[in-house]
Amino acid sequence: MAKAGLGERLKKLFNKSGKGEDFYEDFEDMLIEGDIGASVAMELSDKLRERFGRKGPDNRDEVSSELKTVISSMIKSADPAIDPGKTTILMVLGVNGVGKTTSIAKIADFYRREYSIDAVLSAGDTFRAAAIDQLKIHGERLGIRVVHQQPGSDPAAVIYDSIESAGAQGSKLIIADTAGRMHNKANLVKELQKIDKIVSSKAADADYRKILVIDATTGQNGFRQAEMFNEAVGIDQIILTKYDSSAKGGVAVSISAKLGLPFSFIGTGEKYSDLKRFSPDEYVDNLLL
Ligand SMILES: Nc1nc2c(ncn2[C@@H]2O[C@H](COP(=O)(O)OP(=O)(O)OP(=O)(O)O)[C@@H](O)[C@H]2O)c(=O)[nH]1
Ligand SMILES: [Mg+2]
Repeated sequence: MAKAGLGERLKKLFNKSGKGEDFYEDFEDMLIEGDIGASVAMELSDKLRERFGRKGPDNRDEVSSELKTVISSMIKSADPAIDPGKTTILMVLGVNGVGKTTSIAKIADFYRREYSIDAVLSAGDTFRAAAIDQLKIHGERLGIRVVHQQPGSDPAAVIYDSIESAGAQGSKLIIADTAGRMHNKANLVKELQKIDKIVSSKAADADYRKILVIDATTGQNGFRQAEMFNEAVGIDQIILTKYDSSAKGGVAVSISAKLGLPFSFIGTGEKYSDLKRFSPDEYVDNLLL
């Protein structure tokens, strides 16, 4: 698991920082460096001010335990449980390279292990030719069906077909890949809204979830991505990937605190089994290591 490093920084802060106001200022800077984001950093330092007053805290342990309480109340988790009696459609979104396709394979493997359900994968990233092949390779490795069309075809049509085809075969779980990049952002948003509209009407009785993938190593960029996708189509859950490569990971705090979005899984490596249910307690402990 990633060493998030806030605890280490806090230790250094106590060694070097002054007392009182100087401490709070350095503390805010430290949080911003840890990808917590300026506005949540200020909220957290205000909480410490309320608790420890103008003279500041005496030691790292009391700050850690206060932070643990406050951050735990900000961070939200989402249960990845699905109802096996109902059709579930997971549409996986995110900018290019964050780990969407890999996460789809991991999630498919997860639902097979935990629910004995074989997903149907839908190759909705038709923008990049290699994306379809990549999903097909995962499908072959996992022994799971992949519904796909030609590169350049309409992603909404591909996902629509996947839902039909899964229904015809009695498959209850559809996991759809989407493109993370278009010619420009406006195009991407329009495309996603079109897919969303079609899936929503096609799957009125299904449990339809929009899952955003955020790369933990991208820092506050991840926050802006969450904001953008949430405004475009409304996000239900987030998967935080590459947590194994991140020295920070604080972006989840600002995403939950500011946008109210919950996390369902974290990706901790490149193997199918490197996917864990998101645990707020574990996350906060790790953040404060
Ligand atoms: N270390 C680590 N690497 C990951 C994780 N998740 C994905 N990756 C790697 O990140 C790279 C990009 O992953 P993809 O799944 O192709 O990302 P994508 O979002 O589908 O990318 P595009 O299709 O180009 O938009 C690959 O090399 C993955 O193996 C993770 O949790 N940890
Ligand atoms: Mg991909």
